[in-house]
Amino acid sequence: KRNLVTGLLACLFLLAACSGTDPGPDREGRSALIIVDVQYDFLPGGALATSGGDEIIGLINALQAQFDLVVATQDWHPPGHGSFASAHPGHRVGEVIELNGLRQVLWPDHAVQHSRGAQLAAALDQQRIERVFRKGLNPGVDSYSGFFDNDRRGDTGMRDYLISRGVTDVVVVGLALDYCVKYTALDARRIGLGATVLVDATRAVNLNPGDAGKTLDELRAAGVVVSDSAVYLKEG
Ligand code: VGL
Ligand code: ZN
Repeated sequence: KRNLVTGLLACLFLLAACSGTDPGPDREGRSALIIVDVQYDFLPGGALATSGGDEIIGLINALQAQFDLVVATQDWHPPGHGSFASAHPGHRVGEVIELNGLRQVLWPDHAVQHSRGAQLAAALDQQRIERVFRKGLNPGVDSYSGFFDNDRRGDTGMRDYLISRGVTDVVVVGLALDYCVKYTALDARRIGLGATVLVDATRAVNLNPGDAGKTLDELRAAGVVVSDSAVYLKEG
């Protein structure tokens, strides 16, 4: 009988001790910063430049210190990728075609594997980036989102990685707001993560005037928080 009581007490003690160290369900959640496609080809002078894309790099560097997990994406196309207008004789940049059953905007050749344009910009602080997820490797389908190809079949592994690291929320910055930032944030919501886009730490391609504004509406409609980097830079 005595042993039973001692045993029970020991169990209770262990339980108490464990609950003291176990963080348990983290109500606050854990946020990761996703830096999208800060590559030379999306900066002024690049093949698919965003206006002012270089202006956001300092802000992104400052933001990194506010997150304990930072990851990045990198557009990484094989030569002759199906999203390149040059792969479709008779078609021009900006035209929309059907590529293997999906609506596809045709782009200039960009982010070609191992080219300088595909490199992450040297001005981007890369020390705290724990992993870089490459996308757009399949020549037959584009990949705007850092999670999945546009046909939602290819998976970069970013979802499993973030979930295995206990991430519940992502904050998305980088290039370009109206394509890869947008679809990365939308996919984050689809897989059940909280998602915020810090608009001042992005720039848009704006293929058609008004694309950036339309993007913000679509993001909000999907439950993405559209915010500003100042909210994160105020200590914390
Ligand atoms: C992107 C168009 C084509 C982007 C990449 O990074 O937003 N846009 N490839
Ligand atoms: Zn691309």
